[in-house]
Amino acid sequence: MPSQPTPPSPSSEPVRVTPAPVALPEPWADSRITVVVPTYDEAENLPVLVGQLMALDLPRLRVVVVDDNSPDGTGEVADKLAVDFPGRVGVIHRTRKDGLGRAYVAGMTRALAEGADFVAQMDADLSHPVGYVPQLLGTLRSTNAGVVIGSRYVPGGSLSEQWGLSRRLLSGWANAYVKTVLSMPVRDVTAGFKVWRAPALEVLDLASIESTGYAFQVEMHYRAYRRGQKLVEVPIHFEDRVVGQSKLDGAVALEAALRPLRLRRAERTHRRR
Ligand SMILES: Nc1nc2c(ncn2[C@@H]2O[C@H](COP(=O)(O)OP(=O)(O)OP(=O)(O)O)[C@@H](O)[C@H]2O)c(=O)[nH]1
Ligand SMILES: [Mg+2]
Repeated sequence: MPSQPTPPSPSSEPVRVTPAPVALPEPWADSRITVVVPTYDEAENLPVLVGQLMALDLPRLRVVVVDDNSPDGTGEVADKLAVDFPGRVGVIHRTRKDGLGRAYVAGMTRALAEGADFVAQMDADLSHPVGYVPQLLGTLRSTNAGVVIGSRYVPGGSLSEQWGLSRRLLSGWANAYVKTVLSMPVRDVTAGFKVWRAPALEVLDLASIESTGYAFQVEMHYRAYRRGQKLVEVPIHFEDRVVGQSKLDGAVALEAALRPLRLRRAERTHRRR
């Protein structure tokens, strides 16, 4: 097993958060927001992410890590972070790799049960810059949106320069495909960096979500849209993962391709009834 990185202690040097976070007015900064982070082999990235989240000027922000028994020891790293940041970091340990979608359902269900008013979702690999969190939350609080999406594909949004042409084409194609099949007014339909209002999340009936992998993001957007919720997009710069490997495999890609067709069929059947 590779050696495990030690999470930074809460008293170590000041943590740099990028982009520089906007300051929210007092009642909003005091929001009960829980960030759900699914992890599989993110032992090096997780302490950096959690350290940055804890450094935000959001004193009631909590983190729920959902780890699938990562071989690199991410679960133990998460437990250590829970000790370092008492009452602010929780960990759900699952016994095996069971997909990002199911991990999110478990984490979001816990966040709602623990009384969060806002639930954020972020990848652990530092692709989603922490500095945008206050801005996404502030946008949610100042609009009647059910969810605010950190978007790569609205004006002002951008992709890491590290992303090669094939990656850009795949992402652009996947977005165009999903939009054509599901006719959703969302520019970044596969986005994974979001903040939900708790009541908006509750009515989506998380327990019945079927997607296990990346199609989860699309299914969540589609459900919210079909239930008449407002989806607002805020531009972000999407970073490439710093260390570790992507978990995108054939099964996940196949589900991502087929799920939109199933969602559309289910919706049409439902309407005919
Ligand atoms: N708990 C859990 N987390 C997962 C699983 N699959 C992926 N993740 C996590 O979900 C997040 C997104 O996965 P990534 O591998 O970064 O997917 P990606 O962003 O499409 O791929 P890269 O750009 O290459 O990083 C990361 O935090 C992963 O650790 C899973 O089966 N279980
Ligand atoms: Mg990633």
